Amino acid sequence: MAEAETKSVDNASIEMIEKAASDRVNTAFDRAEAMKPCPIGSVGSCCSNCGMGPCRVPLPKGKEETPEEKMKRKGVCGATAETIAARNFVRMIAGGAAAHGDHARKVTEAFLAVARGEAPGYDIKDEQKLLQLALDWDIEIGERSNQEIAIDIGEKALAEFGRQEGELLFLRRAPLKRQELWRRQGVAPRGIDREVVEIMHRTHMGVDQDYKNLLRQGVRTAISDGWGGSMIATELQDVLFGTPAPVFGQINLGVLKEDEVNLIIHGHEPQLAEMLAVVTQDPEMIEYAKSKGAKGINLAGMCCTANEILMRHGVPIAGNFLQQELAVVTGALEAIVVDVQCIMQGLADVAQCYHTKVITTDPRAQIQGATHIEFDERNAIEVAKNILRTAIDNFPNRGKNVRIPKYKTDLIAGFSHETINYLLGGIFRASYRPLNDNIINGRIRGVAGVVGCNNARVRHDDVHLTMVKELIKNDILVLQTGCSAMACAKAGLMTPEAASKYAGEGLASVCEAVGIPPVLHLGSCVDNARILIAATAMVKDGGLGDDISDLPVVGAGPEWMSEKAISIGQYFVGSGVFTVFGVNWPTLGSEEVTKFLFEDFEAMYSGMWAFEPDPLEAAKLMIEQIDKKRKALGIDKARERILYDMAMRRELEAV
Ligand code: SF4
Ligand code: MSK
Repeated sequence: MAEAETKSVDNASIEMIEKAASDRVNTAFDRAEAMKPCPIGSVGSCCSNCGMGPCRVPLPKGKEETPEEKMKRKGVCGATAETIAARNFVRMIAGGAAAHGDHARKVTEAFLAVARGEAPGYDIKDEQKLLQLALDWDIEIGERSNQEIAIDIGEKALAEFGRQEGELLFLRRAPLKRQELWRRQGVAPRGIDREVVEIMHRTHMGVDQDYKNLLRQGVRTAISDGWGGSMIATELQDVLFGTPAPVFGQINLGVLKEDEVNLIIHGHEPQLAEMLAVVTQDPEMIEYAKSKGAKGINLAGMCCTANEILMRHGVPIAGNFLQQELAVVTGALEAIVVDVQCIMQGLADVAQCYHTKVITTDPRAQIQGATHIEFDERNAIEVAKNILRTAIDNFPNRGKNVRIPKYKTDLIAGFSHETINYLLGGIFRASYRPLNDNIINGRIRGVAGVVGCNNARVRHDDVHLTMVKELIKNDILVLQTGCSAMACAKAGLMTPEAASKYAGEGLASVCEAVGIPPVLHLGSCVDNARILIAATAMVKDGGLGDDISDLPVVGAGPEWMSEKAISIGQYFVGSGVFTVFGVNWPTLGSEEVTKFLFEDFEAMYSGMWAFEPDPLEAAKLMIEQIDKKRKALGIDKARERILYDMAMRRELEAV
């Protein structure tokens, strides 16, 4: 195997890893080789929360620890390995929840600016969802204008961040049994910011030193992300920019064009991306590009900003997290425009070796060596044009060292909860009934949410693909977001044709009847909230128990790397979903904390964590869990009766 093939399974990436090597350019793939992970920090056994440390409390290698040795394995303040591992873990949750929450706050501010008429160029695109939100939040509709209603929604949403008491409004959306469980366990979150701040306080030196109590606050904070920050971001983005519906798209570095100005938008928040999607179509800007010798303007996305504009506009995706530097290595990129989150600082160095401009746009996320053009939704069209002009002006500087990999793949995206509802039930009787029925009759064995990042410690995309292929082969419908979705899209799993090629007979027959791929793209990282809503809709439709934890539904983050992924995994678990992560596990330094998360959580939340880096083994755990839930529901026998005669196929097609 060529060296680059050990680093990625994606052909476009392999080609660019090789080009980077011949261009003598250092990327994350090289840095991961040069810098091995710290064996103490990676398992949560290093504390640097005060100036007496850092304190390291690693498990002794290769021998049983005596009680005396364990007594001595403590930080200077006496903190145990359990306290240290739990503190580190919940701080990761705080980081992830803060990122999603701050994204949501920015979207809410933009939403309010639009409602108040202060952000020209934007509008309310989904009136139905606006009104639904008003109903959910007891906001008067009557004869009021959309703008008036939107102002009330925006203000109520903004208050969720600073709420000091009571419960987040969206908790009411969860199944009643889950809400009661959260209250019983003391994990119903109050305010989004409050829970994060409380973690930072409780993990400060000398505060909370009981790992169980720390982990409880971790669950509460993660729930404030999934059922708070992320859900607010997703809902308000849908109202502002439109709720996604099935859309054709293309993905991989092959979407870049030889003869056009190539501009990539990378990060997470869709406000600027939405405006770039508009101004790149502006005839005046296209003429300007032509005046510089280009045939046109080619906008593509990367990471979750890409998912946002793919889902709503079909804008092509250049790649996922580990491809950001490789896009620059093509030599064909005039500008990479970034907002927040998952943006490697290494981009600025790689860009030095080519003509690409790295343009930061958010005051919260600047990079030394990059060009900063600050985005403001109150002046969005002008700023977007300014950014685009900067990219166009850079086109004549493109050198001769250009190679765009030929690889790109078709996909269908846009599977919001609403879309799944309509596709399965039809416009007049939108419901999850057909999904539930097909789960009950065993054609679909269960549902898996496979999400999260790429991680330079494992072969790029490989872990996602191996797991997802194994799941659909076993009749498990896969819902995806983030970079995991992109990995599978690149491999062709997100077309309806993938059903007959990769899925088991039962799942394939349902996908073919409905016309959907066996792997559904639900959007960006904040859109994991859509998975919570879909799971709740399945509960409400009946026949599969009365809580999310009763459903044959599982979660996974096979190539996770970000703190956001840990927060997502934790709110999956806290919502009652068995969730398995790969790569490494950040509490392995404490057997007690790990056991608590992997076993004791089950009794508390009817959901638990697992760690398994081998994707086939992880898929096996997920399938076992699904079968366990099927058995508890009494639907485990149904699968044995599946014999696909013509009558059954006709019945299926009538769904
Ligand atoms: Fe060490 Fe305790 Fe300070 Fe952490 S808080 S660095 S364990 S002394
Ligand atoms: S972008 S958080 S690498 S999924 Fe959402 Fe991808 Fe993970 Fe960032």
